[in-house]
Amino acid sequence: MMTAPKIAIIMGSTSDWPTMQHAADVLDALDVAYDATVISAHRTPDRLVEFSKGAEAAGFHVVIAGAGGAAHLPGMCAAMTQLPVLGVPVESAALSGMDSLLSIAQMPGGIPVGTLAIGKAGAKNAGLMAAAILALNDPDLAERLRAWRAAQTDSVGTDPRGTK
Ligand code: RP5
Repeated sequence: MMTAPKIAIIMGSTSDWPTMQHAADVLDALDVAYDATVISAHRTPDRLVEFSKGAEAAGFHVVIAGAGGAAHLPGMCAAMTQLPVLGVPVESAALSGMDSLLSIAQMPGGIPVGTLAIGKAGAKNAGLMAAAILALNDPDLAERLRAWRAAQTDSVGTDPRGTK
């Protein structure tokens, strides 16, 4: 029987997907189900309210939220749910993602957003962190995560030319 996804990946625009798919890719590799949806804090505010207020009842345990520029999405989502929200600053054209990073990281005390790195690395790590949170209550997933990390370690050779 299919279980409902416990991880929601939301992003401000379809243009964020090339970044946010790195979160999805790592969850696929760990066999963790997720929903991926475009929700813009600016362009679709009602969709944001509906999702955020209903996320816990919908069965989600973690939200990964990616946005670029004036990146209100993770913070506004976190304001409306007590689920852990992991924010991914998407690299913007104008300011290379520094605007996104500061918008997401500088939350006033009281409403936390766990902010990751700008871009691909941040999205990948958000996926890994979301999986690690779920793994606290899922021993099989914890084992898959351990194996994923061990394989990563094994893939790192000692020769900088890459021959061994
Ligand atoms: C933000 O504005 C989105 O998260 C995206 O990173 C940025 C640009 O969006 P588009 O103009 O490409 O749709 O809301």
